[in-house]
Amino acid sequence: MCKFRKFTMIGLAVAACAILSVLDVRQAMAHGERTQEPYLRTRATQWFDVSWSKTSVAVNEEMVMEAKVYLMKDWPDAIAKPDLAFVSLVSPGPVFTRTETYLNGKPARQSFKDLELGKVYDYKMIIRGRVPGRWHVHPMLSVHHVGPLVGPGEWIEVTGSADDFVMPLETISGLKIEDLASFNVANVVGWHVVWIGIAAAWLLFWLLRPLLVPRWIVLQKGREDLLVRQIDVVVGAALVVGSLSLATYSYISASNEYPRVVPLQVGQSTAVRIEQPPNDVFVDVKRATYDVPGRAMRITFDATNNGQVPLTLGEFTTASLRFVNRQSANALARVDQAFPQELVPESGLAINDPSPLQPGETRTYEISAVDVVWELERLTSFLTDVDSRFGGLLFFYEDDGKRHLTEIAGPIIPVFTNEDGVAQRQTPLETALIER
Ligand SMILES: [Cu+2]
Repeated sequence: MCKFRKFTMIGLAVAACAILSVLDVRQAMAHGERTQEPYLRTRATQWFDVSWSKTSVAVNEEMVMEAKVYLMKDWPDAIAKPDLAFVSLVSPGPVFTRTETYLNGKPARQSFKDLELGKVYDYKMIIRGRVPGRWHVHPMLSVHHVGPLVGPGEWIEVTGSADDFVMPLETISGLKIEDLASFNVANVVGWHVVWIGIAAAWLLFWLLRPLLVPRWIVLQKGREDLLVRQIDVVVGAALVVGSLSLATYSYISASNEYPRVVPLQVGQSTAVRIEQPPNDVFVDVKRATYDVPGRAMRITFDATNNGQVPLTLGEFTTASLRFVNRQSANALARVDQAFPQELVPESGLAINDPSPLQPGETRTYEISAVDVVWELERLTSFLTDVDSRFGGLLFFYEDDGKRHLTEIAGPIIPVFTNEDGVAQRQTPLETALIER
């Protein structure tokens, strides 16, 4: 009976593996970025202008990933402020090696301190293909006490053979290293073997002698003099002198071979200020709802144009999703064809009055971002947060394409039915946009 059950279990496991092997499991091979709490993705950082210079690289070939990241002023209370942050990337393990990293044009080998909320930072990373495969790669800012804050991801194909990967380097003393990954490994292993050998011999020397109980009996009989023999003293002294001499010798020989050594750097950098994008728009949120059956975020806000030129609302972005006003040529021009299309919903952004906001004008905007992507990206669990708030960026455009960047944030309430108690779907305007 028991044997039968075991075979049944094995049969089920084999069947499950067979089914999984024929299913398309690409989505599952991303990084679980969708499992990250929505408030981290919608309210901490907003990534935009993200680009990957290539989507296919050979092993050892370089590519560039660039992005801009805005730190929200409405930073969630539940997480630490970005007092210390590290610029990095997300990939499934070390399938790339990074060669250069910059934050605001400054080398970002170390962590940065005192990042300011409400500011845009320039991100740039040069990476080299290392392990062949198809990998989802994101820009990332790692914030102390918060964790990774991830930008949009793109599938990058690494081609070639992992055996061909090399990491050449020239040290400041002029030493040319062919491959850092294998440099002096024999030396490291050799020294470990020597020290482990000495420790094992010392242990064995004592273990081969009568152990605990016989020694305890000897102690009870008052014959401590039998416990330590002449040879023990000699071997012990030899070990002390030998270890110290070996340590001194290894230190002196290493210093002679590598006279200039730079210790691992732990200092922190400060990001240089870069020119911030203009913002002539003042935004005051009146009401925001998330229509659960209709999968629509609707925001009502007053916007005032404090500038000198008319401005057109072109895009609402949050959690790397881009809801673009498809009537604005300037906004569409900013959507690179190479950008992951699953993050740019076809339905775009519905706006009650998309005409330009004139200088000095204050208008009540009603915008809706309607798409199943809210569910796909698992962004609706913000409805169960203890502080149900939304956040994002609005891009307004001047006629010549100059972009104004405005943060928008506020409380949001879930809506399950319309005022008549009927499950609300799209408004006529939204339906028209989706069907277009
Ligand atoms: Cu991913």
